[in-house]
Amino acid sequence: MGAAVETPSMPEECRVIDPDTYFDHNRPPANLQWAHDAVAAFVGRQGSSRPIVLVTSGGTTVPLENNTVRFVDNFSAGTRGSASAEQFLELGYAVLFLYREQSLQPFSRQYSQRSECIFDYLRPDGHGGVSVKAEYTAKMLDGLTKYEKYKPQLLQVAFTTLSDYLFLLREITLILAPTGARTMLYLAAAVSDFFIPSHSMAEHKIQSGAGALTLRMNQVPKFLRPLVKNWAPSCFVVSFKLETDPELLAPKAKHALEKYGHHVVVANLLNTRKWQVWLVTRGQDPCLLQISQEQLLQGHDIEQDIVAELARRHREYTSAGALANASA
Ligand code: 9Z3
Repeated sequence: MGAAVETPSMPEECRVIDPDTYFDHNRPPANLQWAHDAVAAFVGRQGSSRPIVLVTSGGTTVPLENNTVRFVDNFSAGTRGSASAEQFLELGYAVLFLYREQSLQPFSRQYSQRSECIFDYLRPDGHGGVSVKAEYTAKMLDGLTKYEKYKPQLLQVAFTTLSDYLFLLREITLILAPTGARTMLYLAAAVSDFFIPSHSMAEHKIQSGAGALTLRMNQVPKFLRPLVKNWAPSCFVVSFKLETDPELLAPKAKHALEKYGHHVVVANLLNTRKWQVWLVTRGQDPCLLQISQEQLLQGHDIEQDIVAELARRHREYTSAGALANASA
């Protein structure tokens, strides 16, 4: 896949466009107005002191045709995002969960793994009804109880394509901006770096008669820059960096921090992401968070540790902001 980079000799359609141009040339998702109203009402219900977090989760798709039959997908099951959302709720946050349709969701994630079917957890109760199998009852009751308890503090908004995601991300962060330092943006979604602009895309299903298919994809504009600088400049922003080459991870995470000027990059490698991450902050050595294989087997999610540490840093950030305001 050839990514286009900006050079003077490149044709117009291959240049890296700025984020505003992206929004001018791509279609907003059908749920944008609904999301705007729902998020504004949700934020309005949270009072003025409850911390808020926007958790993004799952991978974006990049369609190859306007009437989409085929698309390129980004890796992410949604485990990181859904497990983190649960932890934030337990710590008292109101959670906006911007997630890829059909990826894992908070509290139900244990029951939607690909290898299992909902019927595997159930049995006929002998009286014409259905009940949960004895071996799953305690865990399911615990999940259901938490789900019922935290439902008022959780709002879920779904995306599928890269374009859906970017429109929704902008809309939601603009609504959150006035809440300032008490809001954290926790950007765990796996977002494509390449896309095909709507106007260059085949309108209908690409036909196979012409033989091999060559794709030319443009580079997605860097949305973290306007997000940090303009959309929500006072919020506490955490981005995620995913690599497969260990040599690249630390330099790329540091580079992202310097380039966008946000607060934390959570750096992880594809193959070790479930037990090892680094929290990278400007001016400090990366902080390794790690859990043992034994903890993992016992059901301890590394997201408990990630979220606990980030919530601690977020509290410091909020208090520092409050102190600065008080002495101004
Ligand atoms: C991540 O790195 C997430 O931790 C994972 C979680 C996607 C690996 P799962 O959902 O996986 O638990 O299966 N997300 C960041 C992905 C990303 O696209 N980051 C961009 C990049 O690495 C920067 S915003 O360049």
